[in-house]
Amino acid sequence: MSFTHAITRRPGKEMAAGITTSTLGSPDYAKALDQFNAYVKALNQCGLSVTVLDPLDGYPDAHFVEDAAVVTPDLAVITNPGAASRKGEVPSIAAALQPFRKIVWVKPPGTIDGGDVLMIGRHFFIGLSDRTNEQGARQLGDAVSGFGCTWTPVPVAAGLHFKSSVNAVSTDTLLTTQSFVDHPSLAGFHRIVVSPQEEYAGNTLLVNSHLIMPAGFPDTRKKLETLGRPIIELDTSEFRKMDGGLTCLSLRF
Ligand code: CIR
Repeated sequence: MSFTHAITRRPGKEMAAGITTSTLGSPDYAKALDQFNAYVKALNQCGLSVTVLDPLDGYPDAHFVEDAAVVTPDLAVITNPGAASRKGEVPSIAAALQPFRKIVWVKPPGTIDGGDVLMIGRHFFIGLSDRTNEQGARQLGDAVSGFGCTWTPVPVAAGLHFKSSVNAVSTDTLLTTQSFVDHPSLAGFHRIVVSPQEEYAGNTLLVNSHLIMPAGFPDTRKKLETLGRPIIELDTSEFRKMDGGLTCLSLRF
């Protein structure tokens, strides 16, 4: 899918109050803003026009906009995020997507986070995780099936979301951590496997012809270079402290 737009949200001062399992310490707000600005610039460099929403008061994880919606060429599915503290993020994302797509809502008891959803061609992998349940996955699957897409549920036993571990790096190649490499659903795709000490780099973002990867993962970089795509490395240290990475900072469509 070729992208022309992205929606992002500037992190708010309260970002350190978001959910995290990381032991890397509290994020430095000024540094996070610099990293966010570099991210927006990288999306521009990939040819996208980027909407930057203002921070959402009371929602310290709201800059991880990817979790609030799944945008396909045909529609925008507004999620019901799995974490209670994030459910109120969705109305403002729906409003931002309204001009671009027909809006569909995931309803409780279904829950789903966009970080669990990987679209590759016309196929969706939907991770079943602590945030995404079977009802949520089915609601999304039904919505996209109506437009001729297919989907597969994939249990997520490691990492926060499916895309914490598996991402598309070309139309037929997945970048994956070792825990997913032998998963039968992924057979049929070429796979590049990140080494155990570089697992965080599994969250690499394909935007049109470019790959945007987190800085500081030389082994993964070398593997990705074999694809012949331009690579942009970005420092994501402050978002990593809050269990976030490159894919979660934008909705691309
Ligand atoms: C959370 O736990 O919801 C946030 N602190 C991190 C969300 C990261 N989202 C993503 O990878 N799609």
